[in-house]
Amino acid sequence: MAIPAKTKASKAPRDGAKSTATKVPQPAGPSTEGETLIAPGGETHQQADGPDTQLTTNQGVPIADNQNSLKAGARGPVLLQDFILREKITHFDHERIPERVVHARGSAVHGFFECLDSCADVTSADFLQRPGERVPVFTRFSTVAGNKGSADLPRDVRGFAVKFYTGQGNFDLVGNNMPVFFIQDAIKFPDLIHAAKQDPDREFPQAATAHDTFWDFISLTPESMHMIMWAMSDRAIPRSLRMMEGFGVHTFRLINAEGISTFVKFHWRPKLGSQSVVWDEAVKINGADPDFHRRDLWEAIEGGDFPEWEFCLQAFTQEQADGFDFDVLDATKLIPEEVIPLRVVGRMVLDRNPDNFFAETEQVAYCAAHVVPGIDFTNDPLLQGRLFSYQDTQLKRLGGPNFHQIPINQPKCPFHNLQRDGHMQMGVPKGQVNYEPSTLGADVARESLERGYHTFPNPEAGEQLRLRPETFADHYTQARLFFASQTKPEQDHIIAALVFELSKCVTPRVREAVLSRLIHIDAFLAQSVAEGLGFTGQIVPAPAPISAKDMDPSPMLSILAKAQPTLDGRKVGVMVSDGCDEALVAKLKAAVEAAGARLQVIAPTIYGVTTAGGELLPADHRIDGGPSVLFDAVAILPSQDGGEQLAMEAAAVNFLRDAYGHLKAIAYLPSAGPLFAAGGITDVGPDDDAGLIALPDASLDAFIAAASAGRVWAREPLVRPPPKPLVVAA
Ligand code: HDE
Repeated sequence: MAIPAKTKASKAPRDGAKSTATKVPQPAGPSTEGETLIAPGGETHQQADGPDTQLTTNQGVPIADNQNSLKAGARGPVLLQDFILREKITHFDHERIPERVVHARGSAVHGFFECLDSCADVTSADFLQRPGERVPVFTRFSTVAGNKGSADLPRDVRGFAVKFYTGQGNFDLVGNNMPVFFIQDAIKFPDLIHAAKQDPDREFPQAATAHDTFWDFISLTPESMHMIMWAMSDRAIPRSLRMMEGFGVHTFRLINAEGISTFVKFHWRPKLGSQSVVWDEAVKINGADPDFHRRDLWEAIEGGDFPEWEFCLQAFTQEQADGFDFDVLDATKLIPEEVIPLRVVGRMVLDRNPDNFFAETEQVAYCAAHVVPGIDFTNDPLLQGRLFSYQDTQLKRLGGPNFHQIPINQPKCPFHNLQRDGHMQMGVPKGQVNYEPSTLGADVARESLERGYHTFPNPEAGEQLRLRPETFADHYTQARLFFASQTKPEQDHIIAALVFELSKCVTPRVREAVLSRLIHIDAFLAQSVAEGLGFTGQIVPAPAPISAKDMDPSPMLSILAKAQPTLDGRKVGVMVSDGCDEALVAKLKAAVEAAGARLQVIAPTIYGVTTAGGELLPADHRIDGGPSVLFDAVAILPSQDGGEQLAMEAAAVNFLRDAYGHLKAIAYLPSAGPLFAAGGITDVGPDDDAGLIALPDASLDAFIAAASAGRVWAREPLVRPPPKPLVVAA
């Protein structure tokens, strides 16, 4: 089909300039394979090969020229009548919707949930009845405070939101990667978020809680102390979205077919284990690859390495709840796994990246109120506020009440009701009857007492009060439990994080007010933070109606205490030079891949290096584009001359220094010696550091074992010693 597209200049240009219209060749027809088009300025270029699909307007009108707007003369003004230009630009002008007020930065993936254990004893929810049965899911991970374009690795809580498309409608489990929250009542949420996000006058800092307003609010909100322990721990800087736990946070209810209610907390446990980066690494990753987490997730799924989580219930009765010395309606409390163990009832596998980020990830509308029969809410005042907030936010973001019709939000089971009209109605509802009950429409949707959603008939009575229950008043016991349950390196990191954050506060009163809260959690913690700040005054405890009680430590709250050695799903980087040993690199690749990880090559140029055998070894990164912060373990295998050359290159020296400073396993040949010397890593060797693997004497197996063991924590006091006051001569 050829569309004539001649646009002749019928008149001379009004500004008197010489018309060039007749000299500029016009495209002869639709854009087809291999066709020559006219680029701006009259140059020609070849259209890329592609299917013979006609470009049209949104009304389906074929477009002849997508390169030039309609003008009165080649150098004349653009005409308002150019409906093609106007439609295109109008659409462009409206291409953004308001970003989420929290959790704006995120990545989402399709997958499935599979029931592994029938939960008929505790819930009638259809998707939890038959082992082996699967339902689709769409899962979005996010940071909380940063804007949509912010980096992936600020210190922050991560959102973990799962939309289950079940046969009884959509169930949205809109959780986080930490099991508790900062506040107890939804009425404080806008204050918390205002304090955490950028200051309203200067609009910075971006994606950072390390500023006065956040810590001012926290110092005045003692209920946040437990969550602060989590947020200052390494949980807030995960290695990968694939290596995070997830939690529903609130206590929910499960209701079985007999109408019996059981309380439940929902948990996700990653198959790859939990892992975090260290803070200095996080800071550098944000510069080296601000998309570190979303790239990692995308690439793993594209490579067929599908992340998987166990879905677990922590179910308990009213009697058990009554026996706890905290209130299960208080979202700042958790139930230790040692007290109520987890029951694994399903698994989630994420196996397909979205086709279009905007249509799916940006428009997905999670809602804490989306539950299915068999799952119900409790009176947790934080949850109750969320039941209102999410629907409201979607009306603003997605523009009206029909957002459930956007493909990513549509249930995958049939849905019918009598709601009609509204902004962007996508369907064409038929018939005269849009009300119920009716006698006129034979096939009008009807309610079903048997299959419909029943709210648990919890007897409610009480005076109308703006009051926090006394059972919510213990703010420090579980904060102490969390700190006491961490390993030494993890405790050190909490202290370092607090020192870092409070050092960014410019108002001394704010720092001291936080110390006055920390002292209630743990005296060593508070003293260590004070020392790190250089605060030599007296820490004055803030008034606290209830003091912290000691609980048995819960090792399940620590990442390191329960870590299993593995390299599965991780990344190893090998730095090479011209003249390197290709056989050794090939063996390393095989060993790394056998352990379930990926090997990437870092070289002085992106086209790679010529090996000793004269082969081309292509690179994945140039040295300055592939710093060691992007890898879990590294190998440095240059040729003899290459090692000397690399030692002159700051990026190569930093590669090694950072790998060492970030406590990674490092395999190296003697040719890497000049790099160690240039990096000042001279007084240590394999005898005193289990992470230093000297090839060829040591084996590649030893390197894989060291890399699988994770970080070399014994190295940390050497590279990050706690500050010690120096004795100054009088
Ligand atoms: Fe949210 N939260 N939240 N939140 N939340 C939103 O909804 C809100 C809370 C969580 O990937 C918003 O669609 C209130 C706890 C996640 O799209 C908004 C309160 C937990 C996501 C909102 C809370 C969460 C959100 C912003 C206190 C963990 C991202 C955009 C009562 C259990 C979902 C949107 C996604 C998003 C409100 C507290 C998790 C404004 C009022 C607690 C994972 O509606």
